[in-house]
Amino acid sequence: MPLSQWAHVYGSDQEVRAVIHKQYSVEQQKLEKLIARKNRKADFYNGIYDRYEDPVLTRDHAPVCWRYDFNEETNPYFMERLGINAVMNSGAILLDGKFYLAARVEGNDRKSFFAVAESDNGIDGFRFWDYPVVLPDTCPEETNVYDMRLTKHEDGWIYGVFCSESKDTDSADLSAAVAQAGIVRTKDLKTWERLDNLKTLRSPQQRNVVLHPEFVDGKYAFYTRPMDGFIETGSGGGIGFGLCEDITHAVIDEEKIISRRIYHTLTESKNGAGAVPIKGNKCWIHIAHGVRNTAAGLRYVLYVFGTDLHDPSKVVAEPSGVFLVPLGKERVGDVSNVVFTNGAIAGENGDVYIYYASCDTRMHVATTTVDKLEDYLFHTPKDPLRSPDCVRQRCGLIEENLKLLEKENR
Ligand code: M1P
Repeated sequence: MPLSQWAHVYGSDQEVRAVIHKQYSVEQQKLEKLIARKNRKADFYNGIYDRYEDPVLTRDHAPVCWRYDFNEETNPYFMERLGINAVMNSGAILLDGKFYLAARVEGNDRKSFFAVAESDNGIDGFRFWDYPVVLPDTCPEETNVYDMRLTKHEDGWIYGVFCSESKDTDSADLSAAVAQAGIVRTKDLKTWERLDNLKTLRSPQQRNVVLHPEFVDGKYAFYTRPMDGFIETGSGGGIGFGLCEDITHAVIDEEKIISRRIYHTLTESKNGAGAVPIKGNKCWIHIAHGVRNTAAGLRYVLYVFGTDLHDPSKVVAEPSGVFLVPLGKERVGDVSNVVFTNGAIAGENGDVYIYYASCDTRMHVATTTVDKLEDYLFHTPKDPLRSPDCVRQRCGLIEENLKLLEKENR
């Protein structure tokens, strides 16, 4: 199509090109400024982790070339053609000293895909690679993919385990869907091999499945989340654990529930494994999510539990209550009142970077250390499960504190 067809709008070919080049430069500069922005620690204290002022990854981090058609003939208004709605739930991995997030990017069309963003320090400077992850298209019925957990496994591969969603063709409900765990593997985050979806013989649906980084009894170990339906976990009692022999055709016969849903706690409605567990000095550190129902809808928060270093299916530490909740601006977004994690990085020096999304909209980081997480795990009291016992627990703390203050003031 000749550019001259736009003459009534712009006057001349040169003017069309000028508009496009100007707007491209504006958008590109905005992106560069965003990526260059330093992320400072927020004015928040709980002694457990630090939070940061800015998100680490947002829809505004999406490269300009993902969204606009740069051809002045087909896009004379320099209009966004394929917009990005949100950047959220990201797997995380440290490779050769660099921090990588395999983000869930949601297009304006509601379909999600994965894209790798890298940073030198894990706190700011995250930049998406030019192309998103192109997964082998092996499941014709698969409509959507999301929430990849990246596991650096001792077998030498990096595995990506994600939710593979298809329409439930047996249901008359238009929105009925089936969730399964898709599995891919890679060595470089660029070329991906698709393996069979995980089969759990006793659970019709699965989401929030995580591959453990080490063999357990010589087998691949998965944290699962048995579900009766796509949204409701129903009879699925919580976070499960199961073993499989062959990762290329992964089948789990038995799932043992290791982190149960409990009445009147943060896991009452459902829960799910989050980041790949971190190997601490005393236990495997799990950062998971718990969900309860409220008049304002489901509320998603993070909690932490520890499992035995030799038997990761055995819970050894269960501190009471929430670990991280949405605060301030984090509380509002596409799905408000949600924080969700599916990636954390532990450096060799014991520093830990917890990547979490707020409200299915943007990504944040919280930083801590393995030592602090283990102190939190083993020294935060357990949930007594009843108000009178919680009051007794708090009064015990107050009494000891006041005695200490009195002693100091003498
Ligand atoms: O909208 C909140 C989260 O809902 C789902 O989590 P769960 O399976 O525990 O309900 C997931 O779809 C997740 O992507 C989303 O962030």
